[in-house]
Amino acid sequence: MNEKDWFFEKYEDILALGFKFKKVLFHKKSKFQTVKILETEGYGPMLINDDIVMTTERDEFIYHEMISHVPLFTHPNPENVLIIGGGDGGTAREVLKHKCVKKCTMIEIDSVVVEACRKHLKVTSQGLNHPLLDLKFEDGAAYVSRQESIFDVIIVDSSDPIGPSAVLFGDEFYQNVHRALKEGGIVVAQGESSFYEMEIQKRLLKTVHNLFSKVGFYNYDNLTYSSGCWSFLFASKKYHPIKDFKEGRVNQSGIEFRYYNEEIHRASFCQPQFVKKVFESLWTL
Ligand code: SPD
Repeated sequence: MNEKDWFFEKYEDILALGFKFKKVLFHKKSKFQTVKILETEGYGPMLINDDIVMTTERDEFIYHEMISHVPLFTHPNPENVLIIGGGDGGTAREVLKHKCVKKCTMIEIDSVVVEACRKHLKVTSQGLNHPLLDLKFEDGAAYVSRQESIFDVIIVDSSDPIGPSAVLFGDEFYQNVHRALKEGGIVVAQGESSFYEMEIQKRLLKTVHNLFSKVGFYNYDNLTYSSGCWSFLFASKKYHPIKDFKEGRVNQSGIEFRYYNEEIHRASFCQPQFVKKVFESLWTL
């Protein structure tokens, strides 16, 4: 094995997840982070920010379908959606498949991520060209702090809680998200791994537990993140992701899914025993 053809994402000092690559397609240091795109052997073009895998063209549909369709099929009529982060465009692409969405605003802090993805992640970044997308380059936390009662769904498609995304995991941010949402509003957010990052999850859950009536995590398999066992935070002012989920809407939507379906929607809220034990007192789903 020639190590120079391999990229390794390291998790602390215990794990290295390796990807063989053919060439470096993009490499730039932005004001916020180092943005790279590698042409990998097995996963196609792969976006890497500060040496952490963000997405790959081969498996991105799993993450982007799950972060988008679960809240959009829980809310009965999501018309105004806000995406914080999501610079690769995959979340916008999925959100804008919903005919009921009249407006989608995306606040991405780093224009270099968008530049890189437009050039090299052609399938993922399609959503960035949609006429209903209002894309602004700004700090997402600052933007949310100025909004009041206007969004039906807010999706926080962020990187890990280090660097530019750290603020998106804090109490003040979620107080502002709560204020920015309408009465029946829902927020979902990149929620880390229950296997490795339960402390971060516990903190997040405590934060939203104090603000929203329905809170928990839902799970999915992420083939290219350390541990593979990944989750999204779900917090809602009113609608329950299972009790208020009207399955029929999924078929009627006419959307073609590659991962998401009604069974996956429901099943993703089931938790393994080691997670249940820790979160029991904070879980309200
Ligand atoms: N550990 C990496 C978490 C990154 C999550 N966000 C990826 C962005 C995909 N749109």
